[in-house]
Amino acid sequence: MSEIKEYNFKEIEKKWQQIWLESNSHTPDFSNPKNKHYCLTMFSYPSGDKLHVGHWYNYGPVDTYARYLKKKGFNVFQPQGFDSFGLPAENYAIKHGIHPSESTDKNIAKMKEQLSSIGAMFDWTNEIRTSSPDYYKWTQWLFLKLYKNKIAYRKEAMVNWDPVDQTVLANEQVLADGTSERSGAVVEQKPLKQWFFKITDYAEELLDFEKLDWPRKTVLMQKNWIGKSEGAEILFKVDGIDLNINVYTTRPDTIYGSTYLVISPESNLLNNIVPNAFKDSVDEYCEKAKLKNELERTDLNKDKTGVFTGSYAINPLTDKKIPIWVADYVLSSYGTGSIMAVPGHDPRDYEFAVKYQLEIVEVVESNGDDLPYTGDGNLINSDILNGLNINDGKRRIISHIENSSIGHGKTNYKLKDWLISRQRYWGAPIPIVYDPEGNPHPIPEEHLPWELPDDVDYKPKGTSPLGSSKSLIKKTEKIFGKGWRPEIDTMDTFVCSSWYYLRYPSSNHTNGPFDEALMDWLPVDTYVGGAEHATMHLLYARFITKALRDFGYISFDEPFLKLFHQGTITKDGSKMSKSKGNTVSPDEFIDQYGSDTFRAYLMFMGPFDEGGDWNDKGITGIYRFLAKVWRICVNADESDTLSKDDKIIINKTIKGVTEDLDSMKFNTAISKLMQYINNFTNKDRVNILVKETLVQLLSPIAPHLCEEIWSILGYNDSIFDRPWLTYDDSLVLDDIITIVIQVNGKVRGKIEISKDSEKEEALKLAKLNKNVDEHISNKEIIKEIYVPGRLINFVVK
Ligand code: ANZ
Repeated sequence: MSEIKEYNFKEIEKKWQQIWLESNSHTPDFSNPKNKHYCLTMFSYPSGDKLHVGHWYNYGPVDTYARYLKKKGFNVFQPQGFDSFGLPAENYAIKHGIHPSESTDKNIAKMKEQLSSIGAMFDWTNEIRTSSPDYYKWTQWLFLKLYKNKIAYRKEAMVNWDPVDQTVLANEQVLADGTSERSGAVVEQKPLKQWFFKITDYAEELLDFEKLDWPRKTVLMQKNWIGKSEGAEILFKVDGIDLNINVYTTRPDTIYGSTYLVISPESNLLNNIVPNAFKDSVDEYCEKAKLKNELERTDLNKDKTGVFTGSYAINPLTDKKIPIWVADYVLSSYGTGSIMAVPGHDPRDYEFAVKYQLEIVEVVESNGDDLPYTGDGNLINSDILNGLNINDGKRRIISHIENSSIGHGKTNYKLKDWLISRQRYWGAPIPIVYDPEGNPHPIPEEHLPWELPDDVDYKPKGTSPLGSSKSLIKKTEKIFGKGWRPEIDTMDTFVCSSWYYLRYPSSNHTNGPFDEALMDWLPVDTYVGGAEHATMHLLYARFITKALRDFGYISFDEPFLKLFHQGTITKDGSKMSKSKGNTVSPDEFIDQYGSDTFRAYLMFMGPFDEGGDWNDKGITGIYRFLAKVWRICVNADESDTLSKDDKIIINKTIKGVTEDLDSMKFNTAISKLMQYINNFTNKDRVNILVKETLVQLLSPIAPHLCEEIWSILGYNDSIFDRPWLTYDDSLVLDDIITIVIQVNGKVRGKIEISKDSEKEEALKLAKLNKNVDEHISNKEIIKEIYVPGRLINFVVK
């Protein structure tokens, strides 16, 4: 035996990180996009909390996938960057009394150091920081293009105001209970002039996921968020006044059951239809409604309230006079802001009608079910619709109202325009200035980046901090003229991340947001990140991509072709979080066991999309596994012989690990390698093919270790420049055999099991066969006969 070498992971990991960095081996050959694979993980906030296990769980396994793809012959691009604008960085800066730019730089430096310990193939030459003027110059460029194409617009709107963070929130940032996702404060409603992006123009196209390989759940969440509904708009005449009320309904088939109308408290119709005697009560009601947010208003469990307006409308189908009410369960922001109430079949209307004693007419046959009946059925009490199924009724009534010019079929979407202005400091300034009359004008591109000024009191005061910058006003007046004022809101940080993937391949390009010559590197082939981004970031990026395509800048429709969400790592069953005090710092484990062990352990804990529960004991098992790999490959002497069985093991393992890595099943790939190694652990002499197969297959999972073994085995090149192994088909044929099952000698079924299955396993499977079960259940089994590889016979009485 030769001299025993120890597995000194510290030395090995340092050495290879250095070599990879110096040889620039992680920057792909950009001149050759033919076989490109753009593999992206969601970038992170440099919030000062340091890199935690969650980051590692995103970046480590994805790097394994990227390294695997590289060995498969892809020209892999795996960039990294920092989503460095936004509230986390700003709040951190406020808390620690340092300017956001300073604290951000410091946090980024620390995070980069930690990221480098992963030993990932990150191409740092294309790093992005969204708070750097070289980057946000192009975020502002994007804004100007959206403005020019009328996708960015300004309007006064009731907005979600977070009184703790002192800023406006997008709807997506308000939780179902009406609190802020970030600060936890109860969100208030406030009227403000704000900038919006017209994502609603793309609602229909955003429902098309045809080209995407995305998790079903995420597709469903986006579809629900967009919330397409098909129905009709119908005009109801107001009795005695020359005015129509336009309602939106998804159930025009129930119009004969519409016994009253409801309009929202914000509706302008109220100015015209409320007789004097009712004005006070209506005004008082509308004032109160202002205090509630949309979620409270639409909550099914909350008591419904409303008041009678004093006016009536005419149901155009029944010709009956029906009362018009105002109630806050009807929102001004959806449909037409007015509804035809059908208390027999709509739960909200039913509750309201019972409370205020309004007429209830049943128009769908419920076969004895309680009201309100919301199910399928045939229409009754509905004149021309009688006897029709509700779907046929819908079609029939839409053509009827269209023919008589009292309405038309109409599709609506729940999706609202994206509110992008924030009253905060640490964001990309909106490139707009106002003339002395207060009209907005886009800042010409030559003045970009429109830099974030430094002379700002950035602590939150309820108005935008940029308003306190003298230098910004001076600059604005100097360029545009006296009395001109800058926009003082900044952009939502989701604007920065809506297009960042486009910038990575050309992050150093100065003549545009992306280099024409590098367009073939887009879009992203594999994107991995948390499922919590299902509706905001992932929807915004799709929208911006489609908008830029329509403006002629790019020629593809979707940003991320394949999407994967990593699971979460828990500790003792609950999600790791700083507030629970159950976070695990990667650093101490890397120090104790090494980066390869830590990465492999994270991957071994469970399926990548499910995550797993952290425990310290598990990590020693993985460490022992890697130490065994070292021992066999480095310290076992070479053997000349390679048995047929060895060859089968080698080929089957190549096949299994290839299939697992193809679908990011890292945990099962590792188990297969553990099984593989068990065949050779006790041998003093091991064939070189056994060793080389092992390091080749393990290299994406434990890159430093395998690169070192590869060089010890005598190779001068990088193991990652060696192609992925292929297998011999004839050696991987499965040993699945078919066994016949008899009951009292009669064939009752068949099962397929592995050739080596034990008797117990075979019997268990046989009993699960449905037909067999029918013949043995409720009977006493007196004998179980197993002829290995051939048959099972149950003797029953
Ligand atoms: C009559 C009716 C009968 C309705 C029935 C439902 C059931 P989705 O599917 O969410 O689009 N609606 C319309 N505009 C509204 C608004 N601004 N605020 C609150 N509710 C509004 O729901 C559309 C249905 O929600 C519409 O169809 C309308 O009630 C109500 F058996 O009209 B329906």
